Amino acid sequence: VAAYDRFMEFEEINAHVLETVAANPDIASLVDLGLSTEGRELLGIKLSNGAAGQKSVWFDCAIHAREWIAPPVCLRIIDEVLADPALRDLADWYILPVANPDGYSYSHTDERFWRKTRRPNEGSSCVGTDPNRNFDFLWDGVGDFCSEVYPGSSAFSEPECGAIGNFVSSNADSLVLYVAVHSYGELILYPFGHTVEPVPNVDDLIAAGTASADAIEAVGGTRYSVENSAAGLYFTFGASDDYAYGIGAALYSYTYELSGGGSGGFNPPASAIQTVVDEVWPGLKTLVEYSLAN
Ligand code: 0X9
Ligand code: ZN
Repeated sequence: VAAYDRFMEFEEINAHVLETVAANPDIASLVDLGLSTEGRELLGIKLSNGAAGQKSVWFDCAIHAREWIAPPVCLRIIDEVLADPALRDLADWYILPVANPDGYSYSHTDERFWRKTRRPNEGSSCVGTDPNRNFDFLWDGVGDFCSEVYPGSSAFSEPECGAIGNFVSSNADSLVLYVAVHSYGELILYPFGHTVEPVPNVDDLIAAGTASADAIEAVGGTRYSVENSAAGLYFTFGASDDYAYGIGAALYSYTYELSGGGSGGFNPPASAIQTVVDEVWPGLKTLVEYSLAN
C-alpha cells in the first residue's frame, strides 16, 4: 500500500512499483516504457487476471511535473485493482504513476511549480517542452521555447511522450479507455481540445463522465463538471487524450483535473491527498465500468 499522508518522491514511487510487482507475481507485471531524457525509468504496471484477449484501460499521472496530487490517484488505482479480482475481470489495467519523471523530480528539488519536461532547447536558455502539447495528433509546431506550453521541436520530440504514444498506438486493438490525471479544476474533460464540434460518440463520453462525476460527488459532495476540453478550458493541440482518441486507439478518452489547493492551486497540502483519492477512485471505477459496458 502506498503512502497517502505525504507526497512521495519519484525514486520512492518507482521502488513501490517494483515491490508491488515482486510481491504480486500472478497479478502484476512491469511495463517498462523506456527512459526519460535524463535517464529515469518510465515504469508502468499492468494488473491482469491473465486471460487472453481482455480489453484494456490506461491511466497516467503527473505528465505535468508540478501536479503532485495526481500520482497518489494512480497509486490508489493500483491498490484497489490488486485487492479486487472482479476489477481484473473487467479489463487489463495499465497505470503509469509518474509520466514526466525528470520534471517531477525537478519540481521536488529545484522549482516547485515546474510544469514541462527537462530536455534542453537548442539555442535557448529556456529548458523543457510541455509534454501535453507534444503528442502526434494535430501537433502545432508554433511556440516560444520559454513558453509554459512550448510544444517541442517536433511531435514526440520528448521520449516520455513517445513512450506513451507508442504504448497507446500499439495497444489500440484492446484499449477502450485512456485517462490522463492532472490538476487542477475539478473537471472531467473529453475530446477534442482543438474544437468544440461534438465527436461521434459524444453522448457516451458525456454519459460515462457524468456517471463518474456522480460517483465522486456521492463521496463527499465535490462536484466535477464534465466538459469538452476546448469549451471547458481552452484550445490546445497535441494533448495526450486527443492523441488516444484521435488516432482511434481509445473510444473513451479523458483528462481528469483534480481538486486544487495552496496559492495558485497547484500546491495542495499533503493532508488533502487522502480526501482526493477517496473521492476520485469511485469515479474512476465507475468510468471503467461504464466504458467497458457500452
Ligand atoms: O493544459 C493542459 O494540458 C491541461 N490542463 S493543466 O492545467 N493540467 O495543464 C488540460 C488538457 C485537457 N485536454 C486537452 N485540451 N486535450
Ligand atoms: Zn496538467
